[in-house]
Amino acid sequence: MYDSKVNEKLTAYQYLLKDKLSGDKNRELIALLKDLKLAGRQVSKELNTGALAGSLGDYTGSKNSHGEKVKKLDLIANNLFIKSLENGGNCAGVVSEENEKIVIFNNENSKNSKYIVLIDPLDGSSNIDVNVPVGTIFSILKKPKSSKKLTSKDFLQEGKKQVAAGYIIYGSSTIYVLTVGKGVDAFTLDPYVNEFYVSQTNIQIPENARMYSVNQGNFFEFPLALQEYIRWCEQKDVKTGRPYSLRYVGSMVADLHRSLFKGGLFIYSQAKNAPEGKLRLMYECNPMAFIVEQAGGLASDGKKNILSIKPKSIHQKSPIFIGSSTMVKMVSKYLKSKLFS
Ligand code: AHM
Ligand code: MG
Repeated sequence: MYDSKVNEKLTAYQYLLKDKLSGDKNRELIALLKDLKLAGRQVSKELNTGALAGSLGDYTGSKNSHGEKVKKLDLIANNLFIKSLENGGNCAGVVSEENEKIVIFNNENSKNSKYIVLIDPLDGSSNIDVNVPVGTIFSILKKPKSSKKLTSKDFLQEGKKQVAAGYIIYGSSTIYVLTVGKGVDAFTLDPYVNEFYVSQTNIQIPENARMYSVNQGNFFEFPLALQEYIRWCEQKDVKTGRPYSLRYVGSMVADLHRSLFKGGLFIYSQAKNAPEGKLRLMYECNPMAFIVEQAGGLASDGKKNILSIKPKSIHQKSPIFIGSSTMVKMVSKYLKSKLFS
């Protein structure tokens, strides 16, 4: 006897094909998402065997596009994603945090592809060697039709043009969170069969919450308005449930994954010592903003919506205030207030 409800467990691929990306026109996008998933599985394995495989520690060869130290695992992840994307032939080129210039693929399939990818292959560098969750963040855009030979200008599109965005969190389990502009879904890696299965569908971020996430060590570097907002979070107020709880992992994927499910506000602000903040617009802020908005939350740079920023360069930075809508609105109110300018 066959009962379709028994052991019903869809893989990411089956779910997308059935519910989110049905039809022939989506085949290339599904294949591209599969290329990313494939590399994500390999990165997950590298992280799980870290010290045993000799892959922890700094890579002594070079610095990344921001002049920052590179971890061995940063480089391993970058190579795995770029190779997988090249071999898959489902995207024309890549912007990666680890490469100063764009990477253009020259094989026939890639050249004819509709898509381009922007990626932070392994985010959370300071947590890589110490078994704290890190993650991959990616954004998928359409290659402009006018583009004959891919250039960095082709990548300079506003976040609202994203076709898909996702992150893979390598934590106590490996979870692939994805939006293709039709809500947000999560797929958990079953390590025994090495496959991602649907675990949460149509995720909604709570509208309000009592958790904020910020590197409070930078407090006195922050704009006065943000200092005031943080003080407001710390004050006791029964009606609004304050004081709020401070939660800061220092991996954007981990802090935002928690916020997505439990609600909260994640802050990476401009500061006296970092006028544009630290996080990169194109492959950190934009994809996270797309995911959070698709889950019902908001993302702002303090003045405007992250997804409407017109990028000027592929590695540009942006301040970000992202999470539960009520909390983003409140911090924005402080930031826009003339009282603290
Ligand atoms: P990275 O791309 O070099 O890993 O930096 C990004 C990470 C984010 O995941 C995290 O939110 C932030 O850096 C933490 O920075 P800080 O240590 O300044 O708080
Ligand atoms: Mg990063």
